[in-house]
Amino acid sequence: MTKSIYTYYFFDEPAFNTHDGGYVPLEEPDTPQQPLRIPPLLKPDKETATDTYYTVEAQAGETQLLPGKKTKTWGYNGSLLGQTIVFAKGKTMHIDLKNKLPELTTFHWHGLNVPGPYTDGGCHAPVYPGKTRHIDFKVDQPAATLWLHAHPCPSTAEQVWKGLAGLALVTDEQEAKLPFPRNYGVDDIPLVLQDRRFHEDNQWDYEADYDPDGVQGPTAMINGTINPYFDVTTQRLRLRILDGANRREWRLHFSNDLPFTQVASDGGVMPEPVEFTHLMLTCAERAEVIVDFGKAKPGETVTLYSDDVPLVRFRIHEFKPDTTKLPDHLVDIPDPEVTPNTPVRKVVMSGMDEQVMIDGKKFEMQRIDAKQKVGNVELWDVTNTNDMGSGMVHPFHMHGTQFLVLSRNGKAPYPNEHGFKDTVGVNPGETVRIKVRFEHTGVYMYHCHIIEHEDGGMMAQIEAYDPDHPQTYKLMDMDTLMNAVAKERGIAVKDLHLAGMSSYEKMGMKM
Ligand SMILES: [Cu+2]
Repeated sequence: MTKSIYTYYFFDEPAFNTHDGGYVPLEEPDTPQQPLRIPPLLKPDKETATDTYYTVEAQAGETQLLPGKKTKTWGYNGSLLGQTIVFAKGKTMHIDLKNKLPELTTFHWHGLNVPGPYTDGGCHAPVYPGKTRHIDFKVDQPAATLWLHAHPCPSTAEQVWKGLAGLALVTDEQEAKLPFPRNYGVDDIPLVLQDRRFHEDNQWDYEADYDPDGVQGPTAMINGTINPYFDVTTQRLRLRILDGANRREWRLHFSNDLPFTQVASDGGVMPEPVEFTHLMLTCAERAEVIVDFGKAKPGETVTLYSDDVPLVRFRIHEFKPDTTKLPDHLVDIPDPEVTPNTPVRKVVMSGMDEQVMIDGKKFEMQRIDAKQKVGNVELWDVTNTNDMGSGMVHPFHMHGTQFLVLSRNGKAPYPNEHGFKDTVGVNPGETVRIKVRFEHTGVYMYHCHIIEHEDGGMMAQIEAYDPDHPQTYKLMDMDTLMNAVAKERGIAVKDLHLAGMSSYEKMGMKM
């Protein structure tokens, strides 16, 4: 059987963000090329055969991004983005979450199957300035590329924009046996794709750039590097790509349409590798791809583009020939039966700009919108009714679980959607059917991952419950949040304005 090489982006072209009225095209930077920053691996405070102890510190700092003035940025254990945290499957993690920022934040583990809402780190788990929250959890999911980001509604977008996003890699024995490159920083390379606009003195200005449909900037930033290059010293590279942008979709391809192979998606290794020349990622999606530079010669450069703009230049050096072939089948993905007598849950994402909603409602921190029994396997039909202009793709994300994508408008999902995912791009007019199972109890958010949309209310929450062990949760409320932030900023509550609030106000609604 000949294997297909897909040569197109799977999503609906009329809904690409390039057609959005507020689209900000990427521009090639005119600054010198710089070596791609590789986020260091976070060193455990202590490690035993069964337990790992980490400290993750949110902090403010300055980063040399462009020639001239440094940019004021935020990061985890560094001035910008994060150090890469390794979670070995089967081990118990003990993490101190420290907030050294001037304002409250939360530490959300995107893609991690842990109890909600406090360990999960959404809006109900604030860490106030100068304080520490401690979490413990057992790592119980397959190897995957996950990420950590701030999630204090309705300031998630602004805090991520300032730099609060880092990678977390789950490792396990099954992935370790597969013939993938895994020498971190050498042939196993994270690529966190983001975009920013630089204002006077090389500073970012979230408010000035604000757009309720998602903030964008014309300059691509990869792992916190502007105009990066990477020195290739092995024939094969594994790229762990994260769309870490607030709004931007990335349409990725290499120079000369070099094919590449996706081996993992959000939740881990896919059952079969998928080969293509073009790959589109929507916000928060991850793809692990293997690129084979076997046909390139030392001295050549192979460029990774999004649309027509160069993102990373791979400078080819001498390398040892590598004849490794990927197996046709990588891993088995369990596909549990749907629990009998559970109705199909309907979720509707509607609107754009300030009108964004889920099921005709905007998010309320104290309202639980749905319940699902832990262990139940249920079908969810997630619909995007957005039809303004050509509409837009809403990336639907769930906390606390990895789901399976079953169909798109009744047809097969895209070829690279056969593994576990926590984020799926839904085209306008489309219903994506997913299979959802929670393994841990908790209150979990589900939302559009255009981050301004979630801040603007395109978000809801579900309680995963165990009828034998009912629980109550202390959920964050708007008054507590507003009072805390106003106090941190030294202003009166009535003068406080957080970006997502405008979407509620323009709709005549209270947050
Ligand atoms: Cu959206």
